Amino acid sequence: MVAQISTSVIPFLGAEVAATYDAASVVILPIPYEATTTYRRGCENGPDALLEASQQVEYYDEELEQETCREIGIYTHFPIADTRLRTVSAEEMLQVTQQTVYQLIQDGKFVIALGGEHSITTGVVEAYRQFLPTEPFTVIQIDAHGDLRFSYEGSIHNHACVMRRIVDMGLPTVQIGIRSISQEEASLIKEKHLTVFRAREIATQPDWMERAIASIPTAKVFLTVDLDGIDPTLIPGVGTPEPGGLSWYGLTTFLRSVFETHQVIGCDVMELAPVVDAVVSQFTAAKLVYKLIGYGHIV
Ligand SMILES: [Mn+2]
Repeated sequence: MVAQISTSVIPFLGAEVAATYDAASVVILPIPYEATTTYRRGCENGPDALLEASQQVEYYDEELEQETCREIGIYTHFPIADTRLRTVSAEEMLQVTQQTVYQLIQDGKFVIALGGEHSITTGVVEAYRQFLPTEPFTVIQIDAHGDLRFSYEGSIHNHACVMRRIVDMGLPTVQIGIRSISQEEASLIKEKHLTVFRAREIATQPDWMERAIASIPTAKVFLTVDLDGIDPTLIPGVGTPEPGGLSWYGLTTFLRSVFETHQVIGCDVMELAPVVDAVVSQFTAAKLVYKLIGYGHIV
């Protein structure tokens, strides 16, 4: 059912190195869903732009000294919950996301979901909870925003509420790069003693990374990357840009360290909203996805 040839999607890195579903250990899952974005629209075009840009990513990773894509199989799934084709309710998106990701985990695949808006992460994380009902895991969020509002603009599935849904699931969280929160979120962080590494602290305190790694309370982690966590001078193509984000080397060094010290069970890369005629956002996002694959498969 999941294992079908995708015809309408460019495979990650291009057809030359695309694996079959059965041979793949990594599955890229495009989820071009957009319904509640509040500022710049366009994240439903994020997965396609990232996949197209990925064809320009060099196979050889100069940091890891390997052609990761020839060491492990990467399969690109067909898009799900595609709001470019029709209206998709939040409930339907969450259900199809959870079911698809669950099937992929059951088939032994390492999943990297591509958004689409950040609310999708609730469905992805639910699939891991369903698969690991007794094993706690930490959700590490790279983001400019707390995303801890109970509801926003009338919806509990607004992209500004995704981490609140995860906190309410009872999962531990570590939030990295935060620089925009409401009064409600600031109060919740204090009340629940949530672990937050603010962007200002990251920029000024060199030991932040060590402290952040030490703060992860479980062996297993799920990584959710909202691309607006990165500085918008590097990735202007996001829906809600905020000045003062993570640098490329700050982010990738941290992510590599997470992979080296913890078991990463899955990832998502969310909120890419391409800027017309400027490819840097999607290329950087594609390179980040390749890093996430490489850090998990250092030969
Ligand atoms: Mn954000």
